[in-house]
Amino acid sequence: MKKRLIVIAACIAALFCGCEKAEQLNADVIEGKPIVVGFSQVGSESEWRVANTESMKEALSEENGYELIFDDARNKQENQIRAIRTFIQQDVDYIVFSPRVETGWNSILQEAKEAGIPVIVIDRDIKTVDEDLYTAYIGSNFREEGEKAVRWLEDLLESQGRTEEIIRIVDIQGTIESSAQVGRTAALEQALLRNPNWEMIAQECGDFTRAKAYEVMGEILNRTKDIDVVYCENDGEALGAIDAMEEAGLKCNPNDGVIVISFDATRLGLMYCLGGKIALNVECNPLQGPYVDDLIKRIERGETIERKKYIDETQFDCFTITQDMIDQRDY
Ligand code: GZL
Repeated sequence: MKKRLIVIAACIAALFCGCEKAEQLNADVIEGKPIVVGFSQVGSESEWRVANTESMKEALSEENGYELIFDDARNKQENQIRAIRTFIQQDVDYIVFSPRVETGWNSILQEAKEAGIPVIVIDRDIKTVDEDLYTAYIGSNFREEGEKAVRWLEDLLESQGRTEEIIRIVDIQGTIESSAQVGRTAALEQALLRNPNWEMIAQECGDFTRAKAYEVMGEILNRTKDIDVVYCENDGEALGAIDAMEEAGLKCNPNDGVIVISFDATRLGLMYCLGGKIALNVECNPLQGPYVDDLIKRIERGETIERKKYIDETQFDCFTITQDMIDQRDY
């Protein structure tokens, strides 16, 4: 932004002095040079992530006035830091990234700030020493997502007359210290404090992947099959946990089997919900591209912007979901 304003200012100044640079600068500005955006994506660990990447690439397209430089960090923070440093060296106009975890960004964001490059954080949030190290955050309120899930679970168990019996709960956590995992886990742990009959019998990291969740759920099942609820912190984990439970002979459904809770509400996850294998699926909206496009265009026009934008999200349960609802989904 700063650099683009400088270009426009220099162009006006140069026009007055009639130097050759004016024609070039003027040409750049008039022809509308693309807005160059460096985007560091966490990886491709889940259907959700694939939808998020597609949304960003579609919104930050050449037709929309962008030149997008995309980097897939393969689920490693050090790769994201390296990519952001490269974007700075390339002197991009904006840096956008989905942070794998909440912390460890102060130094690289200070480098971006000193280079005068605005940084937009999407999807997962970050913790920094100074909020000025990034321009805006667009994503989800993960604690609220978790609260939706545990409130629904409390209502279900009350409707089943199960407010006194011990409820044995497994938590398959997302990538540890990612804001999505922190918020979703915190809501469950808070609910355990207000429901003395709820018991956390296992809490393992599934790293938001089907494969890892299958592995850790299998290890838990080797210890016990006496499980009432499996709280999976994304759809990939829910599918992996369900695979492991069905192989161990357990039924997954809220009426007479294990109650499976999930997050993301991808089309695949909602198909499991329609079939009753996932009892509740809390939406986590990956379609953040249009929000980022709108934000950048506002900044380019010098308009005021919101520092934090939580995207509206809903939830689906196996008792009310329909195929038509799934057919209407965008991801
Ligand atoms: C949440 C996002 C999480 C999804 C997972 O915004 O960061 O990461 O819930 C994804 O599916 O892997």
